[in-house]
Amino acid sequence: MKEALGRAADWIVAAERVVVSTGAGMSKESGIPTFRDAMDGLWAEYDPTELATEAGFRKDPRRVWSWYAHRRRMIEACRPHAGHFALAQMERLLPSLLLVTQNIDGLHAAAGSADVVELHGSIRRLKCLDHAHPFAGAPVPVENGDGGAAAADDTGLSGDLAGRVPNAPASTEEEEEDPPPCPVCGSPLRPDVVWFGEMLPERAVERAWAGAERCDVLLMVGTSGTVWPAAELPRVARAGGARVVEVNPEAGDFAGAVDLFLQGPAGQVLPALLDCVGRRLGAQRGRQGQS
Ligand code: BJW
Repeated sequence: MKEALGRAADWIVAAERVVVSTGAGMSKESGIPTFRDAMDGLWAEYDPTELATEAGFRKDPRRVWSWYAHRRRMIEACRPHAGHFALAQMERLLPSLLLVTQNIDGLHAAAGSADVVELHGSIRRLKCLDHAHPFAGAPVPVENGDGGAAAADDTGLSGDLAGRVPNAPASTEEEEEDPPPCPVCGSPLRPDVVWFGEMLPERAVERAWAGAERCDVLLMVGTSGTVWPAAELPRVARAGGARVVEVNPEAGDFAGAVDLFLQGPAGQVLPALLDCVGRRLGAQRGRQGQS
């Protein structure tokens, strides 16, 4: 493992551009179940691929809204872990690093990552079903991962951590709730996430694909590679000549598109990788200072 970490760190330090792409496994050690794990307890009898669709919401808005309210309450109680902080620190060490995530939980921003490309939206924002009118909830400060208070903006929307949503009391009670109506058009509010069969946000896709095409190293963290189009990123990066490094306790479904596998949980592997990268950059700067 030590040798593999060193090799990955060598590639990262030599790279002009690095892309990091994270999935549900990234947040597992913060206590957030993966999408499929989220179907436990009261929700075990439902098919996630039916709940996470527009058709599922139209058929039973109360059920889908309540599932998201349950997950949102759980996510609000979670904090970033050492792996999230390691990536935020890596962004500061490597200014060309682009962080792309399929996660909807906002934990990268909470850890201090300044620029996060969210491919599947955010559970912390709402929009209406029929016209995608954004819903500006009353802004409240939310504790960030350092125990401080992240500033809320004046809309409660643009900062992922700033919005407080309606019908999401802090209690853990599991009563079903109806989605509130959009104040503009009256259609039901829904989470601003990407459901199956929906297009991903155009700007996020453009940035992620341009990043993957041009990067020298793609670091894939905690994704199974089963959901498209995000699963395409390693092949896009490979086709552009990049090296692909995977961080995961179990190898994902990337059919030969991975150059180096760092086996283990994100919360352990990423801080160790950051340490190797930091040492190499320090040595490099020391040599430059001497010459
Ligand atoms: C650890 C760890 C630790 C554990 N440390 N790691 C082409 C081919 C086939 C299908 C399609 C295709 N194109 C489109 C589709 C259909 C569909 C799709 O992909 N279906 C698949 C099920 C086959 N895709 C879409 O519909 C997408 N839209 C689209 O393509 O639009 C164009 C279009 C429109 C109309 C028709 C046709 C095309 C949209 C996909 C949106 C996905 N949305 C979700 C829900 C978001 C909201 C919510 O959460 O409720 O996003 S689905 C869910 O899966 C969620 C996740 O972001 C996503 C990805 O999951 P991820 O991150 O890979 O997690 P897991 O759970 O699968 O894996 C966890 C991993 O972590 C594992 O590897 C563990 O080992 C690891 N792990 N502990 C590190 N400690």
